[in-house]
Amino acid sequence: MFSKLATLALASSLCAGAIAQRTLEYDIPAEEALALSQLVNDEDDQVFSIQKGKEISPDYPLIYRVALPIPPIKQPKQIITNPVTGKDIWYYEIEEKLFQHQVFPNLLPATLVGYDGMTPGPSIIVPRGTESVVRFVNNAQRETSVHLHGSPSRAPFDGWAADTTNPGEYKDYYYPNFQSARLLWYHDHALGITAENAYFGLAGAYILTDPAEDVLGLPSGYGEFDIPIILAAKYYNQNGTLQSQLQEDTSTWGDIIHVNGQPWPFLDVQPRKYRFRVLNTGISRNYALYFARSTNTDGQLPFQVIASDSGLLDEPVTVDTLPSVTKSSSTSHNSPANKSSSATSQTSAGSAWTTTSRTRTK
Ligand SMILES: [Cu+2]
Repeated sequence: MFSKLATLALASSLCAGAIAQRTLEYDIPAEEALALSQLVNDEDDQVFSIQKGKEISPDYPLIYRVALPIPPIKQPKQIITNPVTGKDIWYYEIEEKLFQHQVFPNLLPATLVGYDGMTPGPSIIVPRGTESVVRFVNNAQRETSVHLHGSPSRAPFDGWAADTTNPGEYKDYYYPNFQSARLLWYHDHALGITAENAYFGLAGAYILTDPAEDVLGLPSGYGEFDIPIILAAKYYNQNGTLQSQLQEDTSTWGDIIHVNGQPWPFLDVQPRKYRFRVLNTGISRNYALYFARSTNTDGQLPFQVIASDSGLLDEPVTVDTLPSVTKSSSTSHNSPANKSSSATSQTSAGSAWTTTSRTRTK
């Protein structure tokens, strides 16, 4: 384990990147640091997936030392009226481009590809009934195609795999947004390189809001009490750059687990209810997510699942892990895993999301 001073010095030299990051500026209580350092990897009785993948990335030195970044909300550039439906259309422009991200503080920055040069991309938040057009400008190096996952988009705007946009081109995607409130996500879907493009960073949250949900009094305020938890698992080379998976032909489990682009971040919480919107953007890895007190990581705290990809459930379901299933074997996918869920939890100061997929100890 590092000395605290060395760790803080490293943390404060982290590149902020396109997504604002806040580094830890106070001491973790000793018993909390001890408990976190003793998290056991992939305990058999908690393992959802029997597949773990290889461990090849460099050790990540800042586990629970960097604050959870929150992807910024994308603002529409213009609002116009649809002459056919009479509804407002929020018009956005998003640029797909390469960017450098200092993932490992002591190694080379990784060159990633992101919507607006960040990963996850900016969050699009649209009220139900307001239509949208998003111009995706490809200023990256490979073909792209954008799929809004979970949206009943019309065929020309569904991002089918062969409908690629070349570097230097753009495409305008129209979305109807008539579904009830839910978390959708936009990700790359280009023929043959969907996994690679999404893995390099082309994924972002798309949230539909609905007055019918607003009246329920759920924890609200994007990034405040309504927190996106966007997961991604990746492999890095020994020099800190992202390892391409183009030659991979079975699965990419990844051994560095990112939340909102940051490996193993922390989130300060108040003792109140929170809503967490969980989205797995990874290629193969799945998770058994749970809450534990940071001073006692053996115990799992109950929380309520209130929604899925299809919007609000009929009623909240109290569970102690997500997904709430017993151990089973998993299948591998060569496209981004399509799971999103929404959960609320009564947090006590210092309680934390934990995954059994953590593969590194300090
Ligand atoms: Cu998808």
